Amino acid sequence: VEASIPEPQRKAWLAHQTSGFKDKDGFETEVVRHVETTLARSMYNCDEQAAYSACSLAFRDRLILEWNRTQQRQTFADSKRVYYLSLEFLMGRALDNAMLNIGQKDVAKAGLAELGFRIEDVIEQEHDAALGNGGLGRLAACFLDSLASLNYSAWGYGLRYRYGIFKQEIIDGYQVEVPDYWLDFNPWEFPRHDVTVDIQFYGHVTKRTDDNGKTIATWEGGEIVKAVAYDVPIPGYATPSTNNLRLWSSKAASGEFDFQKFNSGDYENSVADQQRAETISAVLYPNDNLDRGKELRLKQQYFWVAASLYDIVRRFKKSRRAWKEFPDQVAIQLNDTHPTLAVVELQRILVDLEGLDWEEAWNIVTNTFGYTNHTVLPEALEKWSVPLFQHLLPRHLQLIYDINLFFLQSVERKFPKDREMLARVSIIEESQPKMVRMAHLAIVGSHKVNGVAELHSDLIKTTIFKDFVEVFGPDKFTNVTNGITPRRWLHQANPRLSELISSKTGSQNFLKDLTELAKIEHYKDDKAFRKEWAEIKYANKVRLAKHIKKTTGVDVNPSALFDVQVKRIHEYKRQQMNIFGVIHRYLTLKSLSPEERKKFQPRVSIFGGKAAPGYWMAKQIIHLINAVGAVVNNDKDIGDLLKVIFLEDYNVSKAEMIIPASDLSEHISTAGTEASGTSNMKFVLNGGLIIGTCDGANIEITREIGEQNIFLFGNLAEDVEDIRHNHTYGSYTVDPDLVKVFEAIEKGTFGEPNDFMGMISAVRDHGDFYLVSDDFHSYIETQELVDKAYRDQEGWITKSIESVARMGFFSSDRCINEYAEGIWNIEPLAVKDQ
Ligand code: Z2T
Repeated sequence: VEASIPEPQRKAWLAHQTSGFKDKDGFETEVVRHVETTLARSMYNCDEQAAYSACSLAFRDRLILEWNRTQQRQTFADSKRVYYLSLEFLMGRALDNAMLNIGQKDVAKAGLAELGFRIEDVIEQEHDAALGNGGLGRLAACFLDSLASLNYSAWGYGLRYRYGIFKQEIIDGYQVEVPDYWLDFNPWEFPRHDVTVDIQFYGHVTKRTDDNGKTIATWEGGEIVKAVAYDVPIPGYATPSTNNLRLWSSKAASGEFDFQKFNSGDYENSVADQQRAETISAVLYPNDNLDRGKELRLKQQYFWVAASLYDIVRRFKKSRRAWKEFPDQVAIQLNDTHPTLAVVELQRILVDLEGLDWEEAWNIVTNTFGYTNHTVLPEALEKWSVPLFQHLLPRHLQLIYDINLFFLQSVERKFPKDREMLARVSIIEESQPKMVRMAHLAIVGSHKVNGVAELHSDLIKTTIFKDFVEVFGPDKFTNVTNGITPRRWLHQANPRLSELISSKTGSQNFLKDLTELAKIEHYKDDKAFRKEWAEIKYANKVRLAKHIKKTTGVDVNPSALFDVQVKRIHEYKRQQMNIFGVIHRYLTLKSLSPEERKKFQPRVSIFGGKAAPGYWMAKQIIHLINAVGAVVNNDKDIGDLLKVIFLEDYNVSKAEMIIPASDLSEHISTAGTEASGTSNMKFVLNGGLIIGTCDGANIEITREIGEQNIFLFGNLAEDVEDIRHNHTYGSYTVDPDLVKVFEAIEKGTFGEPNDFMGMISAVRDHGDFYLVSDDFHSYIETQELVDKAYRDQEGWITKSIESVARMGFFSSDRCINEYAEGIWNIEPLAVKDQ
């Protein structure tokens, strides 16, 4: 393993080799020690769960040494740090990743084998850390991996939810949510009971004038909740750098109980107070691309932001620098608007607590923050009601009004007498009740605003943030196309493909510089290489087929075309179009003679993804997929020609198994609605082809891999608005093939038709907002092209190899380097300096 780690990283790493295991015996000694002491068990009753725990503890010990050294190195260097503030970190499992990033999975495999365990079974024991909903949270996790791997001084800040995203069970075809209590045993976190911050809520503001005539505001009263830090080490790949993810947990301020109440006999209320405090970090809100405006969510946001800023400011103050140097030492990235209160909180710290002038403070604030927007969907843009703000954070509301006043004055100077413009850009929406527009606050409080793919970044400049481009000029708005970490999404998820690639590129350096993938294109006509390529895909499909059999009882043929759509269930992502397409295919097959059917390309349509618990339409889509599966999978006429599978509880660790097994994946959002998408990149990196719309990062993927290697269809983003307008005001007919699909559903082919009428009438009666009917024909036609292309297996393999070879751009390393240079103004820290 060591020999495969690229120079010069290997040298730097070896120089710090206090941390690795010497050999498998050294590893085994540590595992046995942890079983016998930390876990207090004997090796004679060490099951797989105990082996997982001990193995994790052994690796954790190694990580923590490097974690300490990295923190020391960063402190001595005293250079700029970046702080990534995200309400979600969708980390998945840690053990496999730690073993691979440290470069000692082989040692562990050999050691565990001697102790009587298969490493795959041990890895499977780990519960996913699922502190996120979907793309946004997983992006944050990929960024942490890249920041550590590239030796940036970087911290993540988030919330330590007691319950992550719910576990999904499918019962009688319906989604049922089960709480995800994941903290029973988590060896990857370190409680820092000495790192706590008191966080204030509610109360009131008093103002007085000091001797110089300056107004001093004081926020008093209310209640205090304690934030306790939990640290999670983030190992870089093939580097000793181990960064920190700090997650805050809430606790009652006055210890476990309110002893006054306790002693006066009010035991129940003292417990209730404690529980109320702990509620703040209790549960992740399970909405993807939807804002529900709940008070507890605002409390979570302030709790986390205030604790993180206190921590950041405390660290800055240790360097005894002047405040004006703050932005030279600190860059803070806002992952969507969720942490936007940080803008106001830093201004409050500087003005109210540190006594800086407004102007000077505001300069520091705006030079510190960058804001990443992840969506244009209006229902996802955060707004908080002014009365709620007034109640929970009275001083912050005042500061927001002041920030808005100065901002609107500057707009007025640039656009005199344009009252409409002022109303449009104001941070306060003049509705009933008034609302604080968090995106506006984030733009005004940051020096850079970025979208996450080219089309998306263009769209925000021409639609939702158009006025701000006029106010601030175009240079404030930029694009950083998303990326994924090739360590988890190639090396870890698809070890055989990673191995094959390294055998052709000559080393594993492509995992550090993904553009080296280009080298494999020289082998695209090499017979042995192509054979191995196809065998790996087949083996991955066999593994998934086994999982399908085990979890659903359905037999699928691994030689069929595996067609996968796994992502959160959302109308804009159009799983409904996919399942309507599947029904169309079923009806077509039924109408053919047995002879004609034989010419058909067998397919397995695989779905997976969670619906937000309150999202009725998304749940209906899940129900229809399962209902169609129940009919199709048991139809003797159909056999292996078509199977429909819904995989329960899609999450990061399942993605690691599903993605390498796909032939075709679907990224079919209505053009202009998916900001980027990141699973599209993961599928292509694993040799799968894509059927997709001209949306998000699909466009840049096409540019990189070539139009001949992707199946694009559907209307373009630029035409969507007109089409919608025509739905409402013009003539409008549903696509004839789709009409037949609806008729089949309404006849009861898939059970009670009323269960699915919401989906049908959204298209037929309610304006088809997501253009399902408009795109249906070209979707079906393109699926036929896919069938044809797949029957030419040699051609398909060529497309697959070419695509992978050209995916270098989509590494999150490239993405992080763009943020570092264009937004954070920060350089990697040399590791040899220690
Ligand atoms: C989310 O996962 C995304 C956007 C959001 O906007 C919220 C959530 Cl929870 C508020 C996704 C986008 O839908 C997806 O296109 C993008 O690839 C991903 O963020 C990362 O940028």
